[in-house]
Amino acid sequence: MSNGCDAYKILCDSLEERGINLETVKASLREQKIETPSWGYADSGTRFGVFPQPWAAKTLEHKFQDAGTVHKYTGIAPTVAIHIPWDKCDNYQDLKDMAAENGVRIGAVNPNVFQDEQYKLGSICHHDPAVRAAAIERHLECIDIMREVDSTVLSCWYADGTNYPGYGHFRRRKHWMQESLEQIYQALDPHERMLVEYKLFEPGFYHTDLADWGMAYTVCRELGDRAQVLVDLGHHAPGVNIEHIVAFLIDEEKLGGFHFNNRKYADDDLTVGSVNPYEFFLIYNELVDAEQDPAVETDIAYMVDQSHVVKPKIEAMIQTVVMIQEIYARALIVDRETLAEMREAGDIVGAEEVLVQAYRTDVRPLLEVVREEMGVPTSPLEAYRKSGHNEQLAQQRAHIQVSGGLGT
Ligand code: AFD
Ligand code: MN
Ligand code: MN
Repeated sequence: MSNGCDAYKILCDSLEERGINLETVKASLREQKIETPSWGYADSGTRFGVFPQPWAAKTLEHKFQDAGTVHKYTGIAPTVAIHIPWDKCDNYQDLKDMAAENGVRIGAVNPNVFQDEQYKLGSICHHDPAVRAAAIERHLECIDIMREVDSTVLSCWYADGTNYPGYGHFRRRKHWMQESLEQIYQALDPHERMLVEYKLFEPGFYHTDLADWGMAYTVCRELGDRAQVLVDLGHHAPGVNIEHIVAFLIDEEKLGGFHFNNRKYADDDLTVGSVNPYEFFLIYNELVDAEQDPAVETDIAYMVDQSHVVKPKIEAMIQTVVMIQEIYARALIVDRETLAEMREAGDIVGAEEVLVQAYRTDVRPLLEVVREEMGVPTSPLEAYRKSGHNEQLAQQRAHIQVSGGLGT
């Protein structure tokens, strides 16, 4: 037996001892779906500069080609979030077809109301009703696009905030925000929903109008059932217990989705699980707990939000998708029966050890078997890095001028 088979056999035996149903775990892993962002494939940078990558996507088609490559190597990244106007085009039916030709579908549509000059002092919270109206119009344009590309998710993040005390009236801005979002929400069809993303700071360095989960939750509760909170893992103050926020929002039926990334000090977009993998596992532990609870209904958009500055774009996305897959696998093998017994018994260390045991389990042999069954490389990142695809793209794209939107 090869080493891999030995490791898989040992893993299966240990899962069986814990009463974990292997086939159920494998089925969940096969059904996992992660959405990657179009902006994660194009060049991007920080306010200190952009370092162009020769293989980066320069056109809309490149973005879908690269998203298709990530899905080809992982098998679990079938949809791509788009960002308007970065991904604006003349014919959205063509865009939908372009995605399909590359083996993917369009997922969430993100209205960008943070880069135009008119939004310098805000968009949906702006003191000038004409600017608020323009921002609302951008959302209505995105809702029209959703219908053309068969998307049901309007994914909204607002840079609205202020940089100094004084010029923003917090309570008036809050009312303008709610009124603006209400107009957008009313434009949604019954099968469509809007996700409202919060962020502690940046670009507003004094205050952000949607700064935390509580503000986003309150706004969404006012709007209605089809407005839910989007949790971007990079958008919290240091030490915030994100897994608790996730559980609370699930229980309120207000967890709409995620933007997966990680932060050390602030946003933005470190590779998810790269700074604090155990936190990411504890978040997924709550998600799997809810997934396995017959009393809980969830409709969660599992989306990546990254646009790495120095990591090669496609490699970075495959690395992220594989990290999410691996953490999900570990959360799936938590022995929930024993965990419940330990909780009942008030056995603090015992309960914690159940989680630690799952977290410490090397699930790679299981993932390799699942990937083999799915017909994708057993080690997607290693396969991609050996493929020479980056170098081919660099040659193909060297002479092409950038067209369409850049990443963030
Ligand atoms: C930036 C923002 C936010 C948003 C993303 C895409 O911080 O996370 O979701 O851009 O618009 O990362
Ligand atoms: Mn985000
Ligand atoms: Mn962000």
